[in-house]
Amino acid sequence: MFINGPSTTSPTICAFFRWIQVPKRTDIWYMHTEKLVNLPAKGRTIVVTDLHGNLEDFNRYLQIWEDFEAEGENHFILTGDFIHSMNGPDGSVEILESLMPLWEDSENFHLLLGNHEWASLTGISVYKGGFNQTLGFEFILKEKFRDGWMTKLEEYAEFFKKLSLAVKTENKVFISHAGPPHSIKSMDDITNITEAGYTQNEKLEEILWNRYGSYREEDVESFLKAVECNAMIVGHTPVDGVKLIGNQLVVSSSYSSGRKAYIELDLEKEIENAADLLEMVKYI
Ligand SMILES: [Mn+2]
Repeated sequence: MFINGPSTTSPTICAFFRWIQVPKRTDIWYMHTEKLVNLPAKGRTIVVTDLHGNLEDFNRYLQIWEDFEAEGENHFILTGDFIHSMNGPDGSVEILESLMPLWEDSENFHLLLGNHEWASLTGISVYKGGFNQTLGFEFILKEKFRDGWMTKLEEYAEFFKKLSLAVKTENKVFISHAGPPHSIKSMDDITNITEAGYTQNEKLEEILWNRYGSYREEDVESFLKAVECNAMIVGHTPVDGVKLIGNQLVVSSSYSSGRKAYIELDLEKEIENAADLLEMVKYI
């Protein structure tokens, strides 16, 4: 009765009720801690992989998302490793400062944890060409935030802990930073993946770190069977745009060995295998 209210309800009260009815991630019911995102068979989703601090590419993908978002029930997925530059200027902080409000404000904007965000939140060192990127990131924070750098690092760590680990679409596509993880045997293993903590957690490390060579095409098949999917999309390993490994499509959106690709995945179309995804590949 109160919500419908008399016609004399003040604009402030009306605005308040509009505000509480808008689903936002910050609402308690949404559960910040969910580790698996299930996408319904509606609309399309953009899938973008490893940005590694490349602000210019990030802005291009944001523009693509803004144009795409207007079409209704569409989604945007960033599969992790948005921080830690591999070459060129490091826009990690600028990217994070832009991603956090975008993620808070839209339930169609999905961010997955990558091994580089994991390294930052656990304080475990990751190296590129002998350079300690975990410490390098902290050095950037010290430069930018001075005495406030540790507070900022904690804020980022808390944000990283809220991120999901995988997306499963109703048309049977599994999306994660890396993998397949050998030790994951069911969807429940994904849902509960961080319950064992962020360190010394085999399942988590495998989904964040496994790259071709540490698994074979047969492993992709048995994993897809366990999670009841027909194809998987990962980033993590730099390739020339995209590369098919059996029913896995490896995508490089920014840090790549050649072209920069992303996927415009039709969530309503039947996907029988990873080759069906090739027609949905786009390049910037
Ligand atoms: Mn990675």
